[in-house]
Amino acid sequence: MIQLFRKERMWRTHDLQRSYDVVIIGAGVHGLATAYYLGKDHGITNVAVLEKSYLGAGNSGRNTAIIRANYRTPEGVPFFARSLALYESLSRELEWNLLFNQCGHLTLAHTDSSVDGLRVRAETNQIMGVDSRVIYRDEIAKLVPALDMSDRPRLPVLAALYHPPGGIIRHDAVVWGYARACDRMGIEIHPFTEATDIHATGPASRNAADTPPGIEPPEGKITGVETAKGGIAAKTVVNCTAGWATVVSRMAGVSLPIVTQPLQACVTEPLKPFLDKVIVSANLHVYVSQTDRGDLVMGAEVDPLQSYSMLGTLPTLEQMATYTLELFPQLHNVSVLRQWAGICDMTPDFSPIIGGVEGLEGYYLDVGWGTYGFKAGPVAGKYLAECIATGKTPELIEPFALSRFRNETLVGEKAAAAVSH
Ligand code: PYC
Repeated sequence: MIQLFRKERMWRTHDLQRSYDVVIIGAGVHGLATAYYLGKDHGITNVAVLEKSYLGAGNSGRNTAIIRANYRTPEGVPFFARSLALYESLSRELEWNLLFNQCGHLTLAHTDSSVDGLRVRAETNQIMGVDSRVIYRDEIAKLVPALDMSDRPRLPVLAALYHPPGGIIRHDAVVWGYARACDRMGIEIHPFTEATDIHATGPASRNAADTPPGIEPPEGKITGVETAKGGIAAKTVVNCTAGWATVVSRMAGVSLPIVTQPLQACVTEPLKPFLDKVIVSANLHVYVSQTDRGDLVMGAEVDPLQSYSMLGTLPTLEQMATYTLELFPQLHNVSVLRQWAGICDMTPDFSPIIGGVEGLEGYYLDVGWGTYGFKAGPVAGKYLAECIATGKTPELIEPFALSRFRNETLVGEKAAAAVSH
């Protein structure tokens, strides 16, 4: 007989224990993926994932659900390619349909210099085994018949980087799938449990990124976390808090080279299916896709000011609408239903910070995700879990260490979307 009502909860509630092996702060895709791979790959399940709100309340529930691997740096391309590969098998692995639609992803160029940028990306992608190539107007018109390919727009489309395996996924389902799998392994998830302090031995404040090369940062060890529901002893604490990364890291005395900027998006009323590719414009800084329900999801570039606001603003709505209408003028009568913002933890080089922190044993970072965090949840979680479990930093995440800011080995990722470079 078909079971119409699920009897089990996807994850259970627990009283907070007084100690765990690992405490993860932030129950978005990064925190939950880290917990999942700690359990699955390394048998570490005495883990608590703390979340100050509901699961996925941060950027995991606020992004535009785009998955792609067509980055530009030799460090970024293999990293995001591994994430895409993990996403491809994730529904099967979690036994939970994530509705991953690999419909293909086009980055449009409207100027000669942008076309040159796409050529560099295509070459880097191809050398590193990522399916991506530059295509021109005839092929774009065939792939996306709804796109205005005339000379009417102020900046007509000249070329595109076509990335067939890119696409969109159901972002809430990713969060719920990881959470359910964590729960099944006995990992505890604690929503509405805010971390209010992180305890460590050693100096109360350390500027780990700014300590000059050759000088050892001051030593200390993590001892636990304070929460609104009481204290927890833990030798390992992981910061997966996206826009709140600097606030939480300061609790451990570690300052980070990160600023927080909102990134806005909106969704329209449902329309008949007319767009089966993800469309990103490198010059107009807008990205558009159509969901399975028919709504159009559109996003902007990051807000120009630092803030923790998660509200939409009229100028950004106008910007998203204007640029979308440059691409699809036939949408001029379509209504926008909702607008929101996520808060992005931006690093100066548009690459994340993953791994341990020199001088503070037991403190791990999975932050600096800017506008590209959701697509990297699986890979960041898997390799950070390996780093925590083995004490060794896997090669794939080595370039993204916090120490790159003091060693001057930045990873300038110019293919990060939603960022003006
Ligand atoms: O990295 O593809 C991306 C992206 C789209 C919107 C924000 N980031």
